[in-house]
Amino acid sequence: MASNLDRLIKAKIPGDETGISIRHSLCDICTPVHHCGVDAYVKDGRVLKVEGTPDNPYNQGFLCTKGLCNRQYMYREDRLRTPLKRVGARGEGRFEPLGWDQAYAEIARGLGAVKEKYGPHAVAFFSGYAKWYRPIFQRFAFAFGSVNYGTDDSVCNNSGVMGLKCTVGRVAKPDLKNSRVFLGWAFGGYYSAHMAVRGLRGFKDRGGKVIIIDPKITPAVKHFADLHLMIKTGTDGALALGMARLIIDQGWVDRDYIRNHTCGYEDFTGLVRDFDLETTAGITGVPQELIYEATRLFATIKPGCINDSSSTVAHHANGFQNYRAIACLLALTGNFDVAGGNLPVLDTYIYRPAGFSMRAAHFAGELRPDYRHIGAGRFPIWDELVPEFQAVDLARHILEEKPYPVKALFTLGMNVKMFAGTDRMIEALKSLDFFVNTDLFETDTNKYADLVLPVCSSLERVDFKVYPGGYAFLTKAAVEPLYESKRDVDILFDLVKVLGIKDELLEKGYEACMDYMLEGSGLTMAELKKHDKPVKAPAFKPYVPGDYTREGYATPSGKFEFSSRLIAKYRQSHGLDPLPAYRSPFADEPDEEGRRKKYPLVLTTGTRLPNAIHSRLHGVPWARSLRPEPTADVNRHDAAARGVAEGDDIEIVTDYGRLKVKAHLTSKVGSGNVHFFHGYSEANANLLIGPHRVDPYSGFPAYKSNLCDFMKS
Ligand SMILES: Nc1nc2c(c(=O)[nH]1)N[C@H]1C(S)=C(S)[C@@H](COP(=O)(O)OP(=O)(O)OC[C@H]3O[C@@H](n4cnc5c(=O)[nH]c(N)nc54)[C@H](O)[C@@H]3O)O[C@H]1N2
Ligand SMILES: Nc1nc2c(c(=O)[nH]1)N[C@H]1C(S)=C(S)[C@@H](COP(=O)(O)OP(=O)(O)OC[C@H]3O[C@@H](n4cnc5c(=O)[nH]c(N)nc54)[C@H](O)[C@@H]3O)O[C@H]1N2
Ligand SMILES: [Mo]
Repeated sequence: MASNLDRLIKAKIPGDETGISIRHSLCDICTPVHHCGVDAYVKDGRVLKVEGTPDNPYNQGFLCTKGLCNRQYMYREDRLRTPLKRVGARGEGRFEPLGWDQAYAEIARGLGAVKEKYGPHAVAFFSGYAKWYRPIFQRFAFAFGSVNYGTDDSVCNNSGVMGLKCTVGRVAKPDLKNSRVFLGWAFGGYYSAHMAVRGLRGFKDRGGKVIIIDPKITPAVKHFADLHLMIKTGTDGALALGMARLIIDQGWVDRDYIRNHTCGYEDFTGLVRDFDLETTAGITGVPQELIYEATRLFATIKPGCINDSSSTVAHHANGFQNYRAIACLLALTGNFDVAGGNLPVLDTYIYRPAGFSMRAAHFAGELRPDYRHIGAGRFPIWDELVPEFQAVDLARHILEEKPYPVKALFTLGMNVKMFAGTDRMIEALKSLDFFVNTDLFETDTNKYADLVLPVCSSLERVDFKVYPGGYAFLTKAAVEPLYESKRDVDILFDLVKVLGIKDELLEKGYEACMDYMLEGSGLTMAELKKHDKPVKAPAFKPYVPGDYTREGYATPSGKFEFSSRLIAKYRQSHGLDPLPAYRSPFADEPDEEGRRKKYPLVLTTGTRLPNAIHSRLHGVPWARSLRPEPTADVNRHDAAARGVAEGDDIEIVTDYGRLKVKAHLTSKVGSGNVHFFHGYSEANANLLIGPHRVDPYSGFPAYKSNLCDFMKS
């Protein structure tokens, strides 16, 4: 018979008797838009289980599939335990452990040699998906003397941010709680943003109307959609322009808004002339009646708001302009900066608006050297709007050494499989003089590094976080960093000393840096340390709809720009169009028609799955068990036409590469479309997509639309 105490321990009941305590931390497995509060149940320095923190102001106790994997994630068997030095050839994966001091000395030598021979910009600093350390890392790179700081934002979120900045000067998010109709443009929800699903559930309960525009039948479609427009991937711009024409033709336009707050409307009406219902239906595959009905709902029920897709709308060679065309619907219907429409937001801290100001961008950017970063000139809109290099150009830059050599990389959590044309990125890594990466785990990328440094997870560190409603949270480590791992920021602060970087704030360390950024918020690190849970910043001020419009928009004209003056600067030099003109997602392909005949299907990679996030959960048993093998979702008819049955091995073929995966037959994916998730070591989707297929405005790769075919393997 188990004793009562054994039973309590087995049930993980906290208390003095069991020695189990609850520590309040957060999950950073996914995007900082969430980073839900996590209660870690800890005994003897080990996390026994995790739950959502019930009174966390953001997730209120909810966790998604990924968040529930935190314990297995941090205890993954392939956690790095010590710093490692490469002893084999690049890519071979042979390493020897070494001490931190030796590792730091090697870094000082390696980076020092490149800096001395080629100058500071020949050392590039890059961050993968992890974001929590970003302002400190960026300042570190600039204080080192290099302009070359870049991140995964080169392929995520930024295209939409840039699209809105060109159009209306600021990011704008749907104000769902005050809205009556939601245009869920590429709204997946259940898989990519579980907290957004909660918001939408409340919205439906209040009688809100939902239109979803998605090439897939998703749980969000099933549970919420009054109308589902099953669009062909990458044709979003055409649909938006077709809807715009209808709004104009039917007299549903908000004339006051157009007159008082916009410019370029005349040119825009000219642009949409080509998109009558028949043409729009032909391009998008959405029946005319549905386009009409969706437009009528959205334009006549007020107020209405539109989903701000962080990547799917933008992951096409034509994605940036598609995004802008969608944003124009807000102006036409007068749904920008009104309660229940899309509201402009302040970027409080690391992509998370919280309703108070922080000096993070200033802190990160104030030391930026005046020099042309990687990708400069190739993507001028990016250069205008983003103080980072465009990492899509990184491999080319390293390999061609143009316009100047980049010979060393210092990266935090870099994943080569993130890059379309991963093989080319690997070639670039192999050619470097010196390459250091940090990660929690053994990864494919580490194999090419000279030194690999072990870092810890969010549960093993102190971390600063903001949540909407004015909340700030300084977490306490639930357990000490495992093995010899460290926080990324502590590695940077150590290196400031070892490399002799002269910067007062970085020399002082984490608290001084955070206090600098917190200035104006009414909070300090000393104050935050006293609290175990998120606290409200005294400077929090709820946004009053209309304030931004009254000030005038942060665009060159001070208005909502149907025709962007910033883009117009590059009309001649780069052939960019100031209007949100539509091009086929394959217009960049030489001989589009010929290619379409050879590859009759469209491959969409990286549509989110509940159990996966990029490369980081494929090695976690619980997550993996939900989809044990790399599997593509293919339409039943397309499969039947190729003699493919459920679970068969298939080969996906594009003009760039071929990949063996399993087939899952479904009717949820429309005929002609193939969906496959990314980030697998054994089946890397980015070996199917060439590095050349990029959007000329944002630089974003065409992850979501590539011509392909598949066959039984
Ligand atoms: N084909 C295709 N490719 C895509 C996409 C797609 O849809 N299709 N999506 C793109 C998008 S939107 C994004 S955002 C990127 C994501 O890009 P990636 O950077 O590839 O994302 P991850 O694989 O999650 O993370 C990279 C590494 O960071 C490590 N890591 C985790 N936490 C930390 C930490 O705190 N510190 C450090 N140093 N390392 C850490 C992880 O273990 C992992 O090895 O992928 C892009 N690539
Ligand atoms: N579980 C999980 N959650 C994640 C991530 C993850 O990897 N896994 N990644 C995080 C990151 S980095 C990002 S950027 C976000 C992405 O967040 P989202 O953009 O929401 O991601 P998805 O679920 O891929 O896309 C939403 C919907 O868009 C549809 N879609 C695909 N192509 C098109 C298209 O061309 N047009 C239209 N209209 N719809 C299209 C998909 O079928 C999907 O249902 O998710 C974040 N959350
Ligand atoms: Mo992303």
